[in-house]
Amino acid sequence: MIDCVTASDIDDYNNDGAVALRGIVNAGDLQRLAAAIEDDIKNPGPFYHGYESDDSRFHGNLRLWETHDTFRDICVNSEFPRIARTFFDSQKVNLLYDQLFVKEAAMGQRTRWHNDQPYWPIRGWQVLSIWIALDHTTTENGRVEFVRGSHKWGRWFQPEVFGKTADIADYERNPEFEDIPDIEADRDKYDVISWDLEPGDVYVFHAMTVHGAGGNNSGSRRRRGYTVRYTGDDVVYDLRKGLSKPLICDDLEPGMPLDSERYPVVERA
Ligand SMILES: O=C(O)CCC(=O)C(=O)O
Repeated sequence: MIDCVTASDIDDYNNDGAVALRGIVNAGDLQRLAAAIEDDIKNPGPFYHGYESDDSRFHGNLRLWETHDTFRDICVNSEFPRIARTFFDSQKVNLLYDQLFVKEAAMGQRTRWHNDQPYWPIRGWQVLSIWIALDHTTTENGRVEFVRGSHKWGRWFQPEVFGKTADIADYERNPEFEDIPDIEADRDKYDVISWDLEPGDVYVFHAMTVHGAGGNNSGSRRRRGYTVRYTGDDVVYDLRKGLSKPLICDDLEPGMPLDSERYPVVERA
């Protein structure tokens, strides 16, 4: 067990599919992360995908840790791998990848409802994301929302683009996946949970949990979210239709453990 995760956090994560942890990232790391995010906005890494035509007011990028020392340090050397292992109760933790979601003030585009694992070339249950708030994050500026318990539905939803993006983000139709219902139009039917966050607080959520986020309707406050994804013992590489192309790794075959340069082991019991 690690100090910042309680038994009740683990119960909430297992039952609900998402939990908020407070004060996880210290002020120094937050400052370094904020600077790294500005670096990526000014000079985006290769997997940049602005979600609003050519405009970067919804700046998305992934696999940042591979080209930027600060992102690498946070993914590999922070408390995050130990936090992931605590939730998994696993022998090892692999880093899957990291991702950036910056919504500038008055950038009203929602992040569509989805679950993550259909986008990823893996199978297994021990898969989680840690979403770090860089700003005071509320409904007004687009906090992330989760459908309670949806990680246990066993439903794989067809990946779709979040908005207008570059070519890296087109997703082949997978006939085994279903279209996600219109949760936003029918919110009352779902048990939607979320929490306001302060900078340095995080959401921890399962890769099958259905989630989305509002647009940023604040006239003055940004909403910078940085997510790191980890896997545990039971996860292996997999290939199927509908995957996010930048996550496919030619060095691995379906069924192999992820351990590789691309998906390194970052923590062991
Ligand atoms: O920050 C957002 O708008 C979406 C975050 C998300 O979908 C994720 O981290 O998986």
